[in-house]
Amino acid sequence: MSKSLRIALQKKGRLAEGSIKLLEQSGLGIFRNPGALTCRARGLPIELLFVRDDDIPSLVAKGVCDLGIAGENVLLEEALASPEDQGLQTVRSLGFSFCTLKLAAPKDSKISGVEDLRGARIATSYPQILAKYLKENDIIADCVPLKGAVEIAPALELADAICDLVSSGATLAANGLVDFATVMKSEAVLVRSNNVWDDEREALLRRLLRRMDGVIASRATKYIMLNAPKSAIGEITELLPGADAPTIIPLAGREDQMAIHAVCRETIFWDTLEELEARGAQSILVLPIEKMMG
Ligand code: PRT
Ligand code: ZN
Repeated sequence: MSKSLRIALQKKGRLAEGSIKLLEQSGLGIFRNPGALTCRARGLPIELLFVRDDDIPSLVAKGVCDLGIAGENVLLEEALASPEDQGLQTVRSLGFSFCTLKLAAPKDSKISGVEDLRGARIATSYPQILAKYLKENDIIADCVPLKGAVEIAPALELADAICDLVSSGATLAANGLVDFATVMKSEAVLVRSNNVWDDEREALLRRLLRRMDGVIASRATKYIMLNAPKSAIGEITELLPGADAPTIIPLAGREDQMAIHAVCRETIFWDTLEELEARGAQSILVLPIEKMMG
């Protein structure tokens, strides 16, 4: 029987969609029966296990799963809380579920900086990370552990400040809170156990990683096509962000114009398109790239 890899994924929540999408774009067919906790993917010998994100670090550390996708915040909290579960290696940063663990306090509060936290009560779902941060900053404060609804703690007079994840900042604003320090930045990462794997599993991981790298690289990369006056080709190609040597092709029936095609490895902003247009570029098309290799 050929060896397969078992990957722990979040069952439902902010990581779930991004994790499945990345694996599907990497060529796995995922047909999940509603309610099923496991699923055998088609395309590569990979089995998926759907769990709560908090359980992913220990499932991988204990070798129940070979790989897992979790937020760096959860991995660090778990590593600090259960040193016996350490020994996870981050194999890739996956470029989704970005967020920042921040300290925040009510707008009208006396707390507006880390120094003001001495003796304060701070509500958080990340007590270990918070304790480490406070220690590094020589602050003695009281941690109020809460599993959820952390932002409401100051209004309920349960805490003077909070330490919570922020992405858009809308939740902080809706609760009259202002952030004043960053504890850590986080994104989804792929982790593996430190256990020794057989050659077959290692080869399967390399194959999966190569595909994932192609998907991740293609997300920021775009294919740009435009027509440009011959006289402005130099200026226009210099404006293309992160472009390799562009392809320059004559246009049928247009002596004065050339078509430029290029792969841009950086984000193409509207400002760049406006600058291109100002230099005479026409019929500008920016196309997504689905997969890249080599
Ligand atoms: O059920 P399970 O335990 O699996 O899920 P969960 O409820 O513990 O986690 P979930 O699905 O909410 O988040 C999973 C992971 O997504 C987190 O561990 C982070 O790594 C990442 N992530 C990214 C976020 C956010 N963005 C985020 N905005 N996790 C939580 N939030 C919450 C935050 O706690 C706050 O309540 O969203 C609110 C703030 O959002 P904004 O946009 O208003 O700033
Ligand atoms: Zn969770």
